[in-house]
Formats: sequence, C-alpha cells, structure tokens
Amino acid sequence: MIEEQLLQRKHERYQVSVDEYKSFRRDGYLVIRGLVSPEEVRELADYTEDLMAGRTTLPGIPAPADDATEGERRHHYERVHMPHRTEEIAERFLLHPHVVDVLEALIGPDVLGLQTMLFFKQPGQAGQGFHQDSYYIPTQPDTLIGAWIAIDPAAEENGCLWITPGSQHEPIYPDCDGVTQQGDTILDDIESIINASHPDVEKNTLAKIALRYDTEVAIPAQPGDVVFFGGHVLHRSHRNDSNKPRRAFVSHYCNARSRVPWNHRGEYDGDEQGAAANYLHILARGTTHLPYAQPKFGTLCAANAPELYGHRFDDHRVKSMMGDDNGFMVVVPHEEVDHDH
Ligand SMILES: O=C(O)CCC(=O)C(=O)O
Repeated sequence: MIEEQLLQRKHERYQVSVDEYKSFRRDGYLVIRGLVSPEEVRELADYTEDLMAGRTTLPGIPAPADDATEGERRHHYERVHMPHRTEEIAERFLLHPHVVDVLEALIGPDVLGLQTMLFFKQPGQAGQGFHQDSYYIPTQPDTLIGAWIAIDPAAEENGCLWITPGSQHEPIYPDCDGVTQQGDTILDDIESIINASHPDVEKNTLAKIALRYDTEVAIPAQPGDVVFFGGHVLHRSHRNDSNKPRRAFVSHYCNARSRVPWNHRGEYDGDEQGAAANYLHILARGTTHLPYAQPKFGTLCAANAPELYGHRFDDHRVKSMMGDDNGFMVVVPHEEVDHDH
C-alpha cells in the first residue's frame, strides 16, 4: 500500500525552484499559488460551515447556541487553536504533502509540525497587528515558518495578510507588556516592545520597527494559495471591513532538529532546563535525532511512513537541500563529511 503511494508520490511532488527558494530568503515570504487543490479547500470551507452551523463541535469549545441567529453563528468563532490535536481534517492539512514539500525545501530536509490555527475572519472580525511568530513559538535553533492556506479569496478589503519584506532580518523583539520575557534588551538596537499583535499602531510599538521599512505589501490570495513566511518577518492583517468572509488555515513548523520548548502553553514533561516539547510535535518529513509525536489520526508522514516521507537515503550521510542542474531544490547527501573548506 505504502509502496503504491510512493510510486504515485513521485509524480505529485511539488518541486521548489532555486528561484523560489531565493525569493523566500530575499523577501521573508513566498506565495505558491494553487498548492492546495480546489476540492481540498472546499472541504476546509465546508468544515468551517459545519462548525458555525453547530453540525460539528470542537472539544472544550462551546458550540453556537441552538437559537443563535445566522449572524451570531457566523461570529461565534474567531480563531481556533491547535485543531490538529482533535480533528482529523486539521491533522491532514498540517501534514499536507505539497505544503510539506515546500517546507522541506525552505527549512528542511527535516520538518516538524507544531501548530495549527483556523481563522474564521467573518465580516467585521478583527485583524492581528504587527508581530513576529518566533516570539510566540520559540524554536532553538530558530527555524520557525508559517504556512497560511487561503480558504476564501483574500484581498485588502476583507483583511488579507500584509508582510514587510526585509524585516526577516530583524531580531525577535521582547514584548514587555505583562509578559516576563528577557530579550537582549541591553543591545542598542533590540528594543523592548509593548502590545505586539495589537492592531493599533499607536499602541503596538513593534509598528515603529516595521514602519522604518517602506516595503510593506498586501498579499492577496485565492483559495488554495499558500503563503509561507519566516518566524522573524513582521506581518499583520487588518479587520475584515467587507461583507465577505476571509477564512484561512495556518500551520507552523520548524526544522525537526530544533529543540522546541513550546506546547501551546500546555503541559509537558520537560527536562530540568525548561525542556523540550518535541515529543508532542509531529515529524512531517525527514528524520531527526530528537523525539517526535505520531499523528493521532494516522495521516501519512515521516513519523508513521518513513518509507514514503522519511529516510530518502538509507544511510547516515549528511543531507542538505541544494539546487540541482535543472534549477530545483533537492535533498542531496554529502559524499564526504569531513572535506576541507
Ligand atoms: O490570518 C491572519 O489574519 C493573521 C495570521 C497571522 O498573522 C499569523 O498566522 O501569524
């Protein structure tokens, strides 16, 4: 069964070009149009409709009241965190092979799936002000990346993403607003900031950093387009001021060889140093010397189908993502690990 899928996969793989890789490094983000098929996006859209209608529910989150009006139902949910831990559909999109193909090229070859969020963003619902995702999800080394899948057409009027190219070179700014987080504030150019993610640029002092750049761009997207953005890049979205929804499914990943002391503020059995929660996160692609979780609903990935998504070479040679002669990023084993440089 797995061998059959392996053969099929060879034709399906999304191959990231060297130019795409370079543009991700240059701009801090990369949009791959139509990476998720229309049928799959429809499934996500239908799932959100089922949630809003109360036809399906999420554990621990109250469903809309039976007598809720249509408007109340549409505004009942704003954002759902970590649905992949309880919902098969969300696990499938976290581990979507085409999405992971791109992640493999950008931060791989080994990829760990950490987090999922479902944004409803119905008319009138809020945006999220300037922020850097690595502040919220630290990984060590810092290899965080987000994959934002458009469910609806997203444009300026319904609150699409906005990204500030070039800001991926900024350090992570420590947020001093009620959070005890010691950043490197003694370095001159790393300021403590207040109210990260607040939509009001007067209140969110990260705006001061972001607006030094004159590069901010809106990222319009069609259903199935996927926006990949690095953990340091400054980004935001505005309120949905239209009468159209702007739903999105967002997942975060890191290189599977980074230590992840993060579990969505949840419990984990860490070691004495404050520890790693790697064993709670799913190995999507490649291999790792660190612990990892199995997908709860059996979605195929490196954790449960290493023949398909894991070891690409059955040896222990060092592997890197490199450009090939055709201009695509591929996993390449090094012939010698200790040659001079
Ligand atoms: O989709 C949005 O409106 C914001 C998404 C975002 O900023 C994030 O996922 O970090």
